[in-house]
Amino acid sequence: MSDFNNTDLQSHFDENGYIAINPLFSDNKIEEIKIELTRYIKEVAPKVPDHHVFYENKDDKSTIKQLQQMFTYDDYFKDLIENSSIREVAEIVLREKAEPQNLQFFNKPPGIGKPTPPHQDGYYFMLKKHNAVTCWLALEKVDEENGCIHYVRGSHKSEYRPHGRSNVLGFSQGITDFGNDNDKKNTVSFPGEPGTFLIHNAKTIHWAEGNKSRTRTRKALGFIYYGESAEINQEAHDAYQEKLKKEMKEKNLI
Ligand SMILES: O=C(O)CCC(=O)C(=O)O
Repeated sequence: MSDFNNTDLQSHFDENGYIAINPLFSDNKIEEIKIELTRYIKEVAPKVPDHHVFYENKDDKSTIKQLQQMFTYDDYFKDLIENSSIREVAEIVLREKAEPQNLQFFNKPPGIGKPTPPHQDGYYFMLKKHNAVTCWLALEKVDEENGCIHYVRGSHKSEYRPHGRSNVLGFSQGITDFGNDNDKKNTVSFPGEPGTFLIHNAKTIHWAEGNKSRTRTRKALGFIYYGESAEINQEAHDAYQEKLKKEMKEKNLI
């Protein structure tokens, strides 16, 4: 490829902790992804382990809220995370090879889709360095009503904020002291059309409202990449994942 101006992308990313490309993908590509997603939900998700398929209401299969690790279960999504311009942008801002870690579906079903608590992804990643990014692709129109993403500009330049259990399935931790003057002053919201693409630093604070619409969903895909030089604290990471799985089962959430 590419049409990207790498220097501009890097300086914007380094300064703000995120970039928005509006849109990264054409309407046709988004339609194709949505068709593949529908196929995945119908044919693949029923065979995926419980801890990788979350519902707002476990007894109502129409309330799917998150699908985890989609690229490990399906070739279409494997190709999307490995061979698309999404990875290209990740490598530009990371300035090294980007290794795919997760491909997630994030939905907020109408009326019941819960808020995404303010958090920093790196807090869960347990990396020794923080060279990791999350990309986010809107599959439909997103705005304040159905729960668009908000970033706190420049928040990647500070240390991690304290996190505590959030009680929101799929987002186990939220920042406990969120909402100070700096957070408010630097919050930027990202409404957009289908195909809107966001990428953020692992330390950038982000959050979203719940879905207040009675009729519209809020569908998006998330792509996590670590820089190839990232060192994972694997033991701590695996222990945390096991603990979460156990808790979700105990609470009958999955
Ligand atoms: O889609 C959302 O509401 C949250 C996404 C998110 O937190 C992420 O991609 O890291």
